[in-house]
Amino acid sequence: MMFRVLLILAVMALPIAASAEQPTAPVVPESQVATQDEEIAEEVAKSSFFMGAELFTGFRFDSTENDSFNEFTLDRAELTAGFDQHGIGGFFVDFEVVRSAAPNSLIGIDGNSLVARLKKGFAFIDPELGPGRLIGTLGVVPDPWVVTIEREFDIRGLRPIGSERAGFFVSSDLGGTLGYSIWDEMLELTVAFLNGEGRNQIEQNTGKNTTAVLSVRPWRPQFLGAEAELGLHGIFRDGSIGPGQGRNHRFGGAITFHHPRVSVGTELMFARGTDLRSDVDANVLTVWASGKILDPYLGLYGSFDLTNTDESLDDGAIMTIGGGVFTDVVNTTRRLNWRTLDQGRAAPLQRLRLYVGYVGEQYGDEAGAVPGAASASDLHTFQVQLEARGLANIFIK
Ligand SMILES: [Ca+2]
Repeated sequence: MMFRVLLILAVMALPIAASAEQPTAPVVPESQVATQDEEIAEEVAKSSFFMGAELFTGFRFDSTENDSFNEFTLDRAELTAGFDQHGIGGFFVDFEVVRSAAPNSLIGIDGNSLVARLKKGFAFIDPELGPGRLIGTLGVVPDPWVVTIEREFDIRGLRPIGSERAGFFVSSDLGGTLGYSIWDEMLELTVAFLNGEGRNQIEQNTGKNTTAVLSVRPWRPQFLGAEAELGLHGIFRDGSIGPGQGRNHRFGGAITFHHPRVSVGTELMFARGTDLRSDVDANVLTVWASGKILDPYLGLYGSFDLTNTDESLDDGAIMTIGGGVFTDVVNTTRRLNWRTLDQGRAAPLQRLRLYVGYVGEQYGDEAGAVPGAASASDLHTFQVQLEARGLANIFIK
């Protein structure tokens, strides 16, 4: 087991080593971005409307010991719009597409149609205050942990971050956040007060989820024509869910290192009570890496998740290993202010990326069966996935 884990980590380190050996590879997109950044830096002194869209879609082939299945999938289709008065505030509205039927049901709107619903909709303020910046949001707001780790997670088009994938977080909820960051986000603290029921349910109890997220970004080395950033992140959440106000706490941390050419990180999250059962303690460890060997034509990625679905069981773990290649048809990374697209300062504002890869999942004896395949414990998935993202600003004098 230990050897397998080491082997996985070694394989995941390959893209970093490979990209470091190729310092002369073309970095045209980044240099263009630098010029655009300067132009945009002047422009953001004004107000702007912005509009963006994201699409994650693909084809997957699943195979277990007993059976196989294949389907075309749509993991995300989102439309974002908002207004930003630089240094004062604005608002942000984000619609997503979801299946209208409940899980394991086929009866929704006109069959099981894909329908649009609000994912995020909030007003924000972001004035300079003292040595730093105050950031407040109110409405259907992004979860402060998901949004913090997601912006460092370069393969979001392929899969969610580990703790969201394990069901420990939903990406938005009703409530408000208050944050303060200093020294260009080198130190940042965000506190959130949320209903705790997620965006698909009204409040069920009097308790509010109180979350604190602390990020330290102490090191920003320059290499391969761009700036990288090391991030150390921690979270504590006092939470509750449902009419019975069952416990739903979280604590954990993550280490991230992000560069336009290389992205690696690890996240460890503990749940004391899950959304479904307040008496269950669970945890998940995730390690990921992605890197461009020939920018922008060829990149490699890998991920490893070890989910302990119930700490009281001897073999309640699910191990997931993924890896493959990607190519960027279009990719520009601009540093604009965090509101403009999903609060992602390092989020690519234009990207068209194609992934081809494999995911293997192994369910422990007490972790249940592969969903939808009773008595199967191993799931092999081959997938082709397209990630498309774009954002435009309309500046107002
Ligand atoms: Ca609540």
